[in-house]
Amino acid sequence: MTTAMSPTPSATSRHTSGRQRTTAALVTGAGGEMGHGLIQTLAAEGGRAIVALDIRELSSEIRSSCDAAFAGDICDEGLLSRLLAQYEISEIYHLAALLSTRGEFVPETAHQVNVVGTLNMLKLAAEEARTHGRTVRFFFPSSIAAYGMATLAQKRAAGRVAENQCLEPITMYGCSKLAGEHLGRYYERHYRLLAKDRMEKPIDFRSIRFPGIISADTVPSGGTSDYGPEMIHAAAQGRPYGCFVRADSRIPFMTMPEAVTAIVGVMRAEKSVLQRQVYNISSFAPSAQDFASLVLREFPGAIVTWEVDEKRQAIIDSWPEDIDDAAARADWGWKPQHDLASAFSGYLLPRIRARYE
Ligand code: AKB
Repeated sequence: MTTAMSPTPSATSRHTSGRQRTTAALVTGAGGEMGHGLIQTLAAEGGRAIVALDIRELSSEIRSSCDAAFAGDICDEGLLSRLLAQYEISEIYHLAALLSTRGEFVPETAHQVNVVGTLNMLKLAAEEARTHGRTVRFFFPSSIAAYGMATLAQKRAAGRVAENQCLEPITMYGCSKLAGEHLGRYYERHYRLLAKDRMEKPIDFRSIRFPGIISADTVPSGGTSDYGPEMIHAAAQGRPYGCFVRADSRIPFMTMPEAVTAIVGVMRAEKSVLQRQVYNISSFAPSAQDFASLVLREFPGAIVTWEVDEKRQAIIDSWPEDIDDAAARADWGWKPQHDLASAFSGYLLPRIRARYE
């Protein structure tokens, strides 16, 4: 099913059929946590239409920031060609994915959505580039799940890891994020390597390996880093929370506004300053106990218990304690806005309290 709202053209081009097409940024997985924050920021930037694509109908709040919203599968070729008949896509934010916990129940589906879906989007971008003779900029959110350490002792010994270390993920989600990174590199640098009529660099591929992300406005689902945001949202609603990882579990996190700022930062950077295609970024790396201590301080009466799920624990134990984001800082000026305390006091608490009051 396709729902298209009336577009507000920012720039137009002529299709081979003679029809005018509007230049647009395409956001897939638009209804997810990250799409929510990103679309509002892109809409505020202006300059081109925003076309959203999600498997489900979007909430009216997100739809109102988009020029058009398409409901359907990123692997549905018919849907994609209808979309391209109306819009010239100049940049893609490919957010659609099945996360690490959900993916372990249906790994082949996770592969289909995360790898085949990404391949479809890259192909679409390359075809758009070829049709219009200009590179399409492509954003791919990768994850700390791309890393994998075999044991907790190895995780502790590795400490803060750089982009090229410990890349042996233990989840299908992690494998598919790593595959997406490689596909992006291939489409940018080597796509149709032996074809006589190949286009040089059809895609300008940019990717960030995100840590766990905490939003004050949405509660995540299907991920393994979800214990952080779940604990805070439960306490704010006066609900007890059974944390599914040990108190000493540690991975990096950041707030959703920082994640959105980073996406815009890397996407607006001059290509010449980008020494890599995939960057680590990190803001703070608390233990689950650090989260619990702040939650118990801020919400007296909150109840946090430790109900460890050994299998989800193993996923967290395979992810790094922290990641080295020196390259992002040096190349495109990434800088975290928060440590854990200021994330609580300056962002999470005021908004979450207001939300559940
Ligand atoms: C997950 O837990 O699967 C995600 C991630 C860390 O990418 N939040």
